[in-house]
This record gives sequence, structure tokens and C-alpha cells, in this order.
Amino acid sequence: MLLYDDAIAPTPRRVRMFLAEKGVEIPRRMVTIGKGEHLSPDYRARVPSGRIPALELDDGTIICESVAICRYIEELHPEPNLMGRDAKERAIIEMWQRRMEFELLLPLAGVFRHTHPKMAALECQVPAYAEAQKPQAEKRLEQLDRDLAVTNHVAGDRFTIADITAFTTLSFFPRLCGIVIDGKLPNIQRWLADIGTRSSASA
Ligand SMILES: N[C@@H](CCC(=O)N[C@@H](CS)C(=O)NCC(=O)O)C(=O)O
Repeated sequence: MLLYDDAIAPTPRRVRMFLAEKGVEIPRRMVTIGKGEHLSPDYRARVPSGRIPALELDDGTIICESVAICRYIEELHPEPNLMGRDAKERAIIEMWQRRMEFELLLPLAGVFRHTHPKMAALECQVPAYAEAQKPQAEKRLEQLDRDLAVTNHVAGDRFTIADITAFTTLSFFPRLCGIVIDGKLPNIQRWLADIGTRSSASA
């Protein structure tokens, strides 16, 4: 197997953190977005979308989408479990994972991609779109803060892929979007500090 990775982008970091939690090591090839390497003919021949991460299997199959890659790893290495042990738990974790992805990551990514000068080469930037996404992201952060007032983890009482998605999202996007996670979001602050102590956080 070979994992196509980028050192800075938040989505490949989701997969690295997932692998670190599992204690699984996969050979990696860096495809640096900042240098435009993800747009090279060689990478696009393997991954037509040019997005990172991607996992190449030994038979040449390419798996894109970070959650699909994590699902594959979870099947090969079930413990420690990060995506649910039975039907109910798998559904609950997926519910939270999708909420973090669709309701938090996507609005924040929308602000970043449509405002940040470094994204101008990769995105047809529409500042009005970013303007509309920012309050959505802020509203969702307030909701997450309320949720984390009564639980230590995003999907309930244990660490899961939903924490990884939220953590890698909130470690990257807010400061680049002019959003501050301060004392007004004390539960998110506490949770970020807690997740940040895990060795996988440095993956
Ligand atoms: N939904 C995809 C998103 C992948 C993605 O968009 N990755 C970003 C890095 S965080 C990327 O490849 N960006 C390159 C570009 O925008 O051209 C996943 O979860 O893997």
C-alpha cells in the first residue's frame, strides 16, 4: 500500500491521525499541494480529482476520500475501534462524523477556499459565498460547544473518527478564516486541549 499525503493540509492529517491511533504504518509519498504537485500529470493519472489523500493498494486500486480510506483501515485493523462496534454504535458515530464534515468542515473550508490568497490558484473564489458560510460555521461552533458541555467526545463517551474530523478541522481552518476559538467556546477549548494531548495529534 502507498498513501499519497501532504504535510500541511487538514484532510490528509485526518488519515495520519487515524493510522497513528491504530498504530498502523503505511509507506507514504508526499504530494505537496503548495508546490502544485497534486496537479502533475503523474498524480492526476492515478487520482483524476487531484485531491489528497489517496491510498493505492498493491493491486493498483486507488481509494480516495479520507473516510473511505479510514473505513478500509478499520476493516483491516479493527482495534482500537474508531468507527463503531455494532450497528447502533456505527450509526451514531457516522451521524457525528457526517455532522462534523458537512456542518463544520465544509462551511469553514468554504470560507478558507473562497478568501485565502493561497487558494486563489486552486479555487474560482466567490467572496460572497465565503461571507455566507462564515456565520454558518460560527453557529455550528456554538452548537458544538453546547454539545461538548455534556460529553468528553464528539460522538459520546469515547474517542472516535468524529473527534479526528473535528480536531483536524478546528486545528487548521478557524485561524485562517478570522474565527477565534476563545473563552466564549470553553467546552471546545477544553476538548481541543484534551485531544491535543494524544500522541496521534502530532501525526
Ligand atoms: N472529501 C475529500 C477532500 C479531499 C481534499 O479536498 N483534500 C484537499 C486537501 S485538505 C486537496 O486535495 N486540495 C487540493 C485542491 O484543492 O486542489 C476527502 O475527505 O478526502
